[in-house]
Amino acid sequence: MQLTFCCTHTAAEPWLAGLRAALPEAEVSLWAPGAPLADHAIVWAPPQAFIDEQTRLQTLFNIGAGVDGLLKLRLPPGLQVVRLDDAGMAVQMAEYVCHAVIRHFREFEQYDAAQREARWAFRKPRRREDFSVGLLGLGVLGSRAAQALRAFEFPVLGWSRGPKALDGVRCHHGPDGLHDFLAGTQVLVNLLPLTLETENLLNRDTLGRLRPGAHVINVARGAHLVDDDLLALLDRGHLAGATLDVSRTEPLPPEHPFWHHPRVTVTPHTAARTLRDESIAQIAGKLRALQRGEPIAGVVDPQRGY
Ligand code: NDP
Ligand code: OXD
Repeated sequence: MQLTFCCTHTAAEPWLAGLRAALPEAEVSLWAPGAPLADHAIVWAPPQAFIDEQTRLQTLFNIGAGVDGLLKLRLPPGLQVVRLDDAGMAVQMAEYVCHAVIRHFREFEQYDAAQREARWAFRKPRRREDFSVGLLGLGVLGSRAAQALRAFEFPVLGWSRGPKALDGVRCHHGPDGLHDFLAGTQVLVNLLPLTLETENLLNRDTLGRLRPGAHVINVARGAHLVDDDLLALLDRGHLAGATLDVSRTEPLPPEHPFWHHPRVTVTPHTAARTLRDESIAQIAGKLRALQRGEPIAGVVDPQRGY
């Protein structure tokens, strides 16, 4: 079995060493233009030239959960795309989401401000039952975040494409379920894949339907959010704050108003990082399953876009 590695913005050597150790039966090499043809590839943001040259590939293993970038390339029909499912990302995402929700709920920003003024100032406890958290996307990451939020006894709502049943979560689905979901949400967490259907979904209309004083946490993709609509709703007071891990252009340009907005928190696309050892173990397990002719998880449906 020939494996090729083509991941931009990634130090290749530790991945190559890990893949060789996990799959001693495979020949693993770093792709360069003109390289021999491989059977399977491990990729992140490969150039179109890689796809055009590697005409024997059966599978592209994406070393991330989101495949929106990969699906923008011209891929030959029949080339299977497999994403990471969890591989250590779900618990990181649950940490990030719970931290952001609890920071708003317990008003830690106000305590930080009080400390800067040496002020010993209590804030009135908020009612947990009023602080409902709505998760857009109840997949691998969304369902793990829902479970973690339930452990803190927040009311949790979720929205997915098809119907779902998750313990303790008020589940909505499809376009018809969106308005009720939004109307019941105090903190909106976006964990949708970026597809034709979900692009620009967080806009003036949808965000305007959230409860007054709502917070928005975007941990999925920047192109889900219409930046100017978020800013207008923050400045009008309908939204109380936003935590943004992703942006339309990454890195977020220095002149972007999100950097200095008093009610926006920006982090550098770090909510759930790809973990090398866990990812290699998952990819090796899937390659072996494919060789045995067994089904694997995380196969992307190009029609749905995730
Ligand atoms: P999954 O594919 O497991 O879950 C996607 C969820 O979104 C599913 O519940 C799906 O519904 C729902 N969904 C998709 N399209 C629609 C739609 N049109 N309407 C309603 N619901 C929809 O993905 P993951 O949970 O693994 O990852 C989610 C995203 O998180 C990734 O695509 C990526 O963009 C982002 N991400 C961000 C990271 C970061 O560090 N900021 C790190 C990793 C991922 P259904 O269940 O019915 O199919
Ligand atoms: C991913 C990401 O999709 O890092 O895995 O955003």
